[in-house]
Amino acid sequence: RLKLSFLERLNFAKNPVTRRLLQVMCDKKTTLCVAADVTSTTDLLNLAEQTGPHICLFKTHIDIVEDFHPNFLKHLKEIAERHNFIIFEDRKFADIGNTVQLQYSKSMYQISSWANLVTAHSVMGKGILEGIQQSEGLKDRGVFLLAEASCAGSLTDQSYVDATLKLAKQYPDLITGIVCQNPLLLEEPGVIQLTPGVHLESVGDRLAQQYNSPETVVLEKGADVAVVGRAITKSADPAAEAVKYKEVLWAAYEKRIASQ
Ligand code: UP6
Repeated sequence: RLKLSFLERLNFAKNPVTRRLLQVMCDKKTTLCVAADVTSTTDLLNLAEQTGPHICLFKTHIDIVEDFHPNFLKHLKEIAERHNFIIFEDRKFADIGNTVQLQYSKSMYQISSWANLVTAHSVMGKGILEGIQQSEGLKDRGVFLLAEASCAGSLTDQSYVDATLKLAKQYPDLITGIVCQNPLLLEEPGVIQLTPGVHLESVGDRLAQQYNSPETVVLEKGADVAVVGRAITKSADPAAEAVKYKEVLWAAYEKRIASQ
């Protein structure tokens, strides 16, 4: 996986959203996913507009938004189309398949109707993936399965990671990638490694988050796409900060494929 360019890897991807993501990454020369952890629809739309040209994924936590209304999604989708990025709801599903199905496609959020990508925990096993796969909603959908967390004190151990990767391999049509902190699935060029916990200046926060630099996550930890939240959202100029991260991340990716 680490040796190949994103363009070369496109042919290995079985999931349609993965293929689209790899194409966006190549076209826009960006592996940046912004974690849009802001709590108003205005701030979300402003952030999407500002960072949109520089990102491949716009990652939301829709349940932190205080003034959510379905109309807002129309605006977000319009910005996503104009700037060519994919909307990704970091819901971290973790229940039995039937409940996940309801959480994914019902409620006021109706995630399955607007987010092409979601995250899920592997802890409950295959039911979660079946639940997502069999729900109503967008035809093209992909899942990032969580194998490891960025925060200190996480309970995932090697056997959990191994079992998560095994589960992911059983759903090649649905799985877009793995959320992790180490180079995993090295033999799977069609799977994307998504790595959160990325910051150029900070080593962590007061709630156990741990950060690595963009170079470290790409060159040492195997990240394809890097998730950057507060480093961008809390900056005075999110667009300029997004450009900075995009460029450092892309240079690290080019160095990685050149060095193999
Ligand atoms: N996230 C992590 N670590 C994980 C999984 N997900 O930080 O292991 C998510 C958080 C947040 C973002 O839910 O949205 O990535 C990181 O934000 P930050 O860059 O502001 O710390």
